Amino acid sequence: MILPALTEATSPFWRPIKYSLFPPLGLATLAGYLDADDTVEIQDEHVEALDLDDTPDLVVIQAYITSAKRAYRIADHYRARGAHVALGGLHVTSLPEEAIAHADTIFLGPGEDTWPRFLADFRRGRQERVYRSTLRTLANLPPIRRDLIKRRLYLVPNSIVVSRGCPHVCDFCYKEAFFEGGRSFYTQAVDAALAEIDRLPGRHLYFLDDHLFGNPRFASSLFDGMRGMGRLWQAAGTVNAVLAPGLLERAVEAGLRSLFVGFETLNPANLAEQRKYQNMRRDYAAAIRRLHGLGVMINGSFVFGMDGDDPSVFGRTVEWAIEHGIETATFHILTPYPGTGLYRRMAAQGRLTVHDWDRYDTRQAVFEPARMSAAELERGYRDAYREFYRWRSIVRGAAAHDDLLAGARHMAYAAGWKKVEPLWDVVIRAKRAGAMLPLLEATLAGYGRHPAGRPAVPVHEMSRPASPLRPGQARAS
Ligand code: B12
Ligand code: SF4
Repeated sequence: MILPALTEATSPFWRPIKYSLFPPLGLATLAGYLDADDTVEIQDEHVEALDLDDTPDLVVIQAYITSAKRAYRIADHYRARGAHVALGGLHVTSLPEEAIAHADTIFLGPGEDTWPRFLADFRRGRQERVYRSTLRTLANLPPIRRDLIKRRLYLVPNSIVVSRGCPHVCDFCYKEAFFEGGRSFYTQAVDAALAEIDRLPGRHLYFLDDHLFGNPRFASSLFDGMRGMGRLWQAAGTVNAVLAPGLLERAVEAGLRSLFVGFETLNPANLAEQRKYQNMRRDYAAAIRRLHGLGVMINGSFVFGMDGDDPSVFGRTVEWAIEHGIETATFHILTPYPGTGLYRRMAAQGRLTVHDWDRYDTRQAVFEPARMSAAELERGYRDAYREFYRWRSIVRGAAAHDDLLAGARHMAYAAGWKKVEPLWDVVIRAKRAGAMLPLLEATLAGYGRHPAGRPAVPVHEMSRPASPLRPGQARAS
């Protein structure tokens, strides 16, 4: 079972830490369906050189958009050696006609229903060319084969997903295309999720769910069940979930210490264009105060290049993020993945300029932006990262907290990600990323205690309607 990587992730010159964060959870999930006497190995090219000289009966390859070309080369190689090649994952689902030229069997959508069906067919020599997922459930999942994961190679070996998909429908997101033909948001049973959490060693967890808070009933039972487990965890959620009364407090009591939040844009017109309705008329500043008030660090996600963006967007967004004390930011260039509404719109308008999937990595402009040039968009994106992670900005961001300890942790966390990259490079080459986990845990550990005397954001602030933005005014919708 192979997770191929972007060339960049395998560079002999530089190994960015982001590629050594998470193990291949999708493949380990699929491996759970194999028989006890099947011999299986997972190889993740992000963290190890692939051994392509073996002669397996079956090769399973997972393809994301940026690894698709590499995936096809590996697939062709194994087919030439006589192995049966099964290709699946997000990119295969978006472009099955492209993928099938390189595979014996392709899989569209999540694998929990199709993969066991294929395995039974394959054992009888009766496998089909295409398996399309329609039955969406996480009931009776076999245990994930975490024994196949080389834990020491990852900073975050305990990644976990307890749901699939998301209840929202943002235009640029992969999810509507991937889950076509069935439910696009569903969760595990709470007890099964808690049992999976219990099986994970150590303290730290990272929930990779698109929207862990997407089903409030599920989420609150999960958080209640996790209370007292002594876990420290990180996850992703939306602004409106943060603002919902009660749920966030439960999450913090259960160990939430840092949240990836999709702010995406400060411009309400962009939100409407991208159908990101759940962010509209939400007070971003109140969401931030609420998270910080509960001691939760924020990784803010921002997308540049939507049609409402002109060249002033970069400076305004970075300034806003710093002023609000956001600890870390992830910036992206808007990227139309095939199969999404955004891709269809861009294609219909004749605005797609790049068709090489390797370049769809959210750092390059692959389309004609509306109010600036592609070069300006790429430059602005790079400047945004540089400006946000300057020492001066980190210090200003840290000073935005009204609590000294929170400011100090802001410094440690932001600097730890972006200011010691040569150190990460050494650690990754020494194959010791996992050894740094206690540092991450220590940084997260002091969070989540509600600072004495500071009230949580009052409920009346939570859905305050946004006033229209004045030009140049850095205020969220
Ligand atoms: C963790 C993660 C990463 C990790 C590591 C990936 C890993 N170890 O798996 C890191 C940080 C390296 C990463 C990097 C990037 N990522 Co990323 N990442 C994710 C994330 C958050 C979770 C993936 C995951 O574990 N899901 C849970 C498991 C259980 O699901 P799964 O992997 O999809 O596997 C299931 C199915 O896909 C299917 N399946 C998969 N393969 C196969 C094969 C067969 C044969 C079968 C039967 C079934 C099957 O069955 C599995 C079980 O249902 C996803 C978002 C998401 N929700 O998926 C984005 C996501 C995959 N990333 C994305 C992108 C764009 C990137 C980057 C290019 C840049 C960026 N800005 O993040 C880079 C470069 C990646 C590369 N090297 O090519 C996009 C992909 C879009 C696309 N159309 O391909 C996603 C969807 C994020 C998004 N919303 O846009 N990523
Ligand atoms: S909220 Fe996030 S995961 Fe859900 S559809 Fe929008 S971008 Fe995708």
